Amino acid sequence: MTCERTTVLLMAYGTPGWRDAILPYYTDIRRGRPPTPEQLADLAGRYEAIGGLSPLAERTEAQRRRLQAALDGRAPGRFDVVLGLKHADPKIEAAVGAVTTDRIVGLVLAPHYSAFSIGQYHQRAGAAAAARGISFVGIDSWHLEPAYLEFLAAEVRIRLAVLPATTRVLFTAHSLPERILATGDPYPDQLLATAAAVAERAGLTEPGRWGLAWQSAGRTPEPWIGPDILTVIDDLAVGQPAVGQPAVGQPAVGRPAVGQPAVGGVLVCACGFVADHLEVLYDLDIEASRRAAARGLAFARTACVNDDPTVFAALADRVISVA
Ligand code: FEC
Repeated sequence: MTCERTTVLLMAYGTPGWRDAILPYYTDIRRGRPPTPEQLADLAGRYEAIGGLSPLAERTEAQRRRLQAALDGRAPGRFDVVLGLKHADPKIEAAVGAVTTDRIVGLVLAPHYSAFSIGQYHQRAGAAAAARGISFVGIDSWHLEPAYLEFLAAEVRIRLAVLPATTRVLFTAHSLPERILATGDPYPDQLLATAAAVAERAGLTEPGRWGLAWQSAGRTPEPWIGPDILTVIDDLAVGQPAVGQPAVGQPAVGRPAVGQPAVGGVLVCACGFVADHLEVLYDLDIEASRRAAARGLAFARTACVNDDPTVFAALADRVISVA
């Protein structure tokens, strides 16, 4: 093993740091096209509803500190963990521009690979590193990392204990444009794999006890992967199966048995996200929870990983294994 120092580029989505930063942030997400005043007001209203701004910036920094500490404990002085963000400062390219080592390990704070998600982070980081003659290796996904699965399974068990016995568990991730399905993108299959592994660890053996749903679809005219969480909640309330179509050609999962009792509640496990932020605090805790209440269903959500020490110890081991 070499003792050469390595930079760990920890990448995350980013969030506006203050209210006036919402416009440039939204414009960046839209690849330089400014939002309409209505779109901007809608987004500002969602931030307002969760307290003004998102806690994502502080959560991401706490995750960076946790990873640094775990790496320092395993290999003192060998790793520098720096943040590179997709849509806010420090941007991925600026972070790579400040690197003083000749190699970078890239880790994205999202467990499931899609060319639209982790693929974009790695493409940007790899190109910036190549331009400076720095070697770059990215960790493509960590959706079956045992510590992450166990964290979620424990959360599922704890929350289910105080929900009606007929509660359905819905595993969710950020939706993406449907056109990724035609390219064989692994994202839906990886979500299904995470959900099945967590369900097994949590003992959800009863048919129909869990399913997949998608959330936070972008406000664009093209179709996004579904079913959306709100539609699934509506369907469950009228006795339809708690089932998302995991991927083209995949069998449906979690179909309820004939004669199964009516659904009394919904537990959302947002396994596609690893921190508290707008898509969790608004789309789930406000929007989905209101929809469930309006349909007479109990509602709860599992906690996000945030800076859980056990998960970050496992991620530190992953980093070391490729460094
Ligand atoms: O807390 C915060 O302030 C930030 C919350 C946030 C996270 C997040 C994660 C992901 N996104 C992904 C894909 C897309 C695609 C589009 C898109 C649009 C938005 C908008 C906001 C937003 N996203 Fe996001 N995303 C977060 C926030 N996202 C705000 C714009 C308004 C809206 O539609 O709600 C569509 C872009 C386009 O218009 O072309 C695609 C994916 C993730 C999960 C992986 C990751 O974290 O990178 C995938 C957190």
